[in-house]
Amino acid sequence: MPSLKEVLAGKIPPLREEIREINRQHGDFKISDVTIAQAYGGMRGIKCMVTETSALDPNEGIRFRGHTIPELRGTLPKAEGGEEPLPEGLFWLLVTGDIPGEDEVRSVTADWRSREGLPEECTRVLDALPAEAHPMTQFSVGVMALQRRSTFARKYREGVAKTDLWQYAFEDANDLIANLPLLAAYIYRRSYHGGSHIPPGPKTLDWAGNLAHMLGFDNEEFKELMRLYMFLHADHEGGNVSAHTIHLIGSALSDPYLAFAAGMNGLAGPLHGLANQEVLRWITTMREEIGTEVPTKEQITEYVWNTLDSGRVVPGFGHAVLRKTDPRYMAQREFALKHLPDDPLFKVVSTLYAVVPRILQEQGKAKNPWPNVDAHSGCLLTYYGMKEYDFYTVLFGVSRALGTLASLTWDRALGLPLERPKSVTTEWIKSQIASAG
Ligand code: CMX
Repeated sequence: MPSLKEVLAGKIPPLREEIREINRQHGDFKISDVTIAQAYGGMRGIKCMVTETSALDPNEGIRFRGHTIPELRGTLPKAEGGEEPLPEGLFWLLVTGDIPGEDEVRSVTADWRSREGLPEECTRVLDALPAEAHPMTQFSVGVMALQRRSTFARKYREGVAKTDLWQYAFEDANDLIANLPLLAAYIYRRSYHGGSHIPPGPKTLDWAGNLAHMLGFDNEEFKELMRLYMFLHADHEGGNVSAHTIHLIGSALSDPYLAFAAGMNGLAGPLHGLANQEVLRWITTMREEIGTEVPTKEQITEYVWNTLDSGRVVPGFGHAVLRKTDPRYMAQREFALKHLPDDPLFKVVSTLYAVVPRILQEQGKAKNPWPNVDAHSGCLLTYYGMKEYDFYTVLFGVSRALGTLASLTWDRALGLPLERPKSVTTEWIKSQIASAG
């Protein structure tokens, strides 16, 4: 059976050739116009970069290499006795565009599990930080402390040909992905369990199952949740802050460790991945202020209006691209309906789903009133006993490595150049308006 790297190697030359031809024949073909509102407005909707691994349709949601979340939950291989897709299978799909078989998925598990091992310099750097340092700060620092391992950086220094750089990006991607669960678990156990660390499980245990094990949650349902969680958060096309940052930093031929750490600093923003912790913080405060575990629709409605009237956002709702309920939210809701239908926190999350969209519509500001992925994840983690919500974004980050590092490998395989858009000044914009009459 060919390895993932061999399959990938076979896919690169034809796509390189195809893109060369597209550029040669249609390089001047326009795919986007840019308005002044877009230049000031966070570049929304400008089609100006290429990401092969996934595409986000505003009204449908994410497709990973053309496949929807419900499709892949059916077709991707599962752990023995499990029902959720193994993230290893999604990685194979993102890298190659092909749905893998059981053997291929097991080969990725075996490869990643064989690469495990945090060097002492990494754990020493982490131990030098206060245990109260935000877990995302620790995560980013931890990735940077692994950077000395980068094969990409070493090969670049040795003068390897640009066309071969993808091989070392891929090597780093796999090394990093293999070790992120160890890093995440190390941070979790030192921050919240007094540094009582749990060694990796048996080598036959899958990547996400092993993450659950090292975090200290050894029950089968939590392992299934980790598989689902790692599958859902992996990729959301190229324009979101974390993916775009990783792509941008990589375009300077910074190695995958440098690029990924930078992307994680973007994921740590409250409008992006940190929203999952913000949702739990906001719900917890709401429950405390109202004085009940399961507030009524009326109480929640009033609380949401208070949040909006005080100039804050309702975390977990809205999206820069999506214009419907996030399918990643729906997948988590299905998981909750199956495993924790009577959980009080799930009831609150469900009531929020029933009331917040109407309120946001009535307020008339948010372009998308529907819940996103972050509105649901904390509720599931809390149910199984992971109540330290500051940690949640780290799990998002571990998952996001799958899509962004698959993409980064392709960036180097396709030889995508240094990214350098043109910025303009307001003076220049005014002069353009004036000269248009
Ligand atoms: N609550 C209150 N107001 C909201 C809102 C929300 N959930 N979502 C959007 N708005 C507001 C915006 O703040 C903006 O207000 P101003 O005009 O005063 O600046 C207005 O509605 C228009 O914003 P938009 O075009 O609909 O949304 P953006 O593309 O600018 O931002 C997002 C998208 C996700 C940052 C925004 O919806 C938001 O802040 N949501 C809450 C935070 C959140 O859940 N983020 C997680 C997103 C998923 C992820 O990346 O992990």
